[in-house]
Amino acid sequence: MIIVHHLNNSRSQRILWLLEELGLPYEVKRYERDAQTMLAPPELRSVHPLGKSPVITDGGQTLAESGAIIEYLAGKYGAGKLVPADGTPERMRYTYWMHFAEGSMMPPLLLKLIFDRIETGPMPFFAKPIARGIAGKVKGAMVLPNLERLLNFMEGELAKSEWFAGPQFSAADIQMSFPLEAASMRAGLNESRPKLWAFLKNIHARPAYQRALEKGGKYELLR
Ligand SMILES: N[C@@H](CCC(=O)N[C@@H](CS)C(=O)NCC(=O)O)C(=O)O
Repeated sequence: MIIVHHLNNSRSQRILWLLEELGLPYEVKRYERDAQTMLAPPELRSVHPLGKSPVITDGGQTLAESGAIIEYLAGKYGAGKLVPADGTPERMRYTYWMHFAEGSMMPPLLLKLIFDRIETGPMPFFAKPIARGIAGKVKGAMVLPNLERLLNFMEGELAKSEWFAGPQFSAADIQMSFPLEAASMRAGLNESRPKLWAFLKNIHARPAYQRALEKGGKYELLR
């Protein structure tokens, strides 16, 4: 039996969605973030040393890292579903977006989250102007322009085809959902980028996405 170690409001929502799209049986073991720190509870470290989510167990195997989990599940159980055929241009795009999500898109989104918190979080009054000044500078010089470029790039790519890998929905779209949902919460992704906005609307309307929400519980990404 596949067990998904699922942290609330997290990337593991993608794994539940993939399993629903593939129609596979699985079990969800839920973990709750610490309300103050938002970190995962220590029990997750007994499943995998890094203690992050998602992580799955399947028989004797334990696997972490969303992209690796998606490739493993689709490859082992998908019977060709949600993965473009080997050697096609779609497969190349599939691989690109599968890596892009965590490799290129999540780091600036995480930096934005951290620097926003530095700007607004509590600290001694004498440290505030310095901390805010540094946070504002890093965001203005690096984080925001980078996010703008990434969003424009993705908008342009979705003008070429409805889905990231091509005309067919694929597991790369599942992997891309989390950074785009996070971008809509904290990086100004909205209707002004109609292709990306339509992508979000379309994935949220999928019955498998909705079933995964029921399995995973509350899903509200951090601002
Ligand atoms: N690149 C990893 C990132 C894993 C990750 O950072 N997961 C977050 C949830 S979205 C987490 O477990 N955060 C809680 C913590 O770091 O304690 C992946 O895609 O699986």
